Amino acid sequence: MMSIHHILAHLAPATLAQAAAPAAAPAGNPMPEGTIPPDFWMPVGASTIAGSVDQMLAVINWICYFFFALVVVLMAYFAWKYRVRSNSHRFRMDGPVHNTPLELTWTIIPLLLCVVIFFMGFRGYLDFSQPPKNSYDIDVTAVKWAWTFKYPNGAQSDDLYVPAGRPVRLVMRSSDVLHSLFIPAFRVKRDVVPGRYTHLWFQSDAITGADHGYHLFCTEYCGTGHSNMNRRVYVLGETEFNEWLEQQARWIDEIDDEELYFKAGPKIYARCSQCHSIDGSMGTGPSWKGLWEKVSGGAGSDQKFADGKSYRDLIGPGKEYATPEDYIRDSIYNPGRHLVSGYGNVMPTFKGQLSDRATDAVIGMLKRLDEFDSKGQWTKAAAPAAK
Ligand code: HEC
Ligand SMILES: [Cu+2]
Repeated sequence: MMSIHHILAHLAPATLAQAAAPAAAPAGNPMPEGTIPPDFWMPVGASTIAGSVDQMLAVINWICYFFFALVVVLMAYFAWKYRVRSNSHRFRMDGPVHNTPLELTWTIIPLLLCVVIFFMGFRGYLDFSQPPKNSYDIDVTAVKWAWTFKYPNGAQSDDLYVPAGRPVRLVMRSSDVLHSLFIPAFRVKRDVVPGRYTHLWFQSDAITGADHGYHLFCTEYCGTGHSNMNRRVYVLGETEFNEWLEQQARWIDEIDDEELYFKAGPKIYARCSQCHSIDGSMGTGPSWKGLWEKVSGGAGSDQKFADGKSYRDLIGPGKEYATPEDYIRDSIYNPGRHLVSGYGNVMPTFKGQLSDRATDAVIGMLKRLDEFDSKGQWTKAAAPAAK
């Protein structure tokens, strides 16, 4: 009595919640409201475009079923009808070779079908390519092998959290190789290409809460850790989402002052690492190696900026920056003010993105850069703290 649809309908919510609730209630987890239940081909549908994507697939599928059946039935029938009868070894060589009405029919009908499919698909494609103006932007960075999602208030997360009921635009980039972001339940997928930004947008009205989430995959094989890029998408109601955002942005306030530079520093460095190295290697921006010596009057403090002034000219009591910390903070908030010579004015401002405390964490890290490895990981993590 159990149809495949039944089985799938039971499977889908279970996978939906697989991480959160291993011993789910016998009735299964409730499907979030506003979803399209999964069927034989498709998983649960939970975005505003899911319906039209499924419909398109159904149209193409049914055209295929129809012609498959037509061709196979006719073939079988003709094979039977024109089989060689008795033992007469006479083969017909004088059959028809040309039939204009027939040929026109089998050209024009498929052509019309293709045109219809094209226009249906093209319309969907245009909708998918044009995010609505009021969309909520989330920054996505793909690296081997993790996703980082960054929100306008500076919050960051490894899983994706989105507000329900409004369009969300993902602004995606890769720090290394080709990745691809895929959210099956939303029917959206797009490559994340090194050296360029790609966008993707969706709107989901199907609130999951922060316990169950939809799947999010990297769907472009990117090396051994590819499957570590499996994540969740949580769709939260407006108030719940705003609370979550606030709390995420506050994480840094919960760290003790002495621990700030190594607990928060590496997380913030992850936003700088594509341009600034720690080990002295060249990048889009100057390496941080030796930076603290330069700004605090040590080695390299006579190095000149593009405007001809040196670190020593700018930093010190009574000068433009009273302290090295002031200089660093201003470099982060107003990157173009004094360009390090040899580099372009390409650093984005982090004003409004990094709080004072986050900047303090960076400064603390710069002061003790030798405690970090070239990836920005704190190397003393395993050893008990000295002193
Ligand atoms: C898109 C590349 C890019 C990113 C991302 C970036 N920077 Fe920069 N940064 C630069 C470039 C280029 C310069 C040199 C030109 C200038 O002075 O603006 C620079 C300069 C600096 C300087 C001054 C360095 C010196 O030698 O005097 C500091 C400090 C700095 N960045 C901190 C940061 C921090 C902190 C982050 C992350 C929160 C960050 N940057 C992210 C490109 C970047
Ligand atoms: Cu990947």
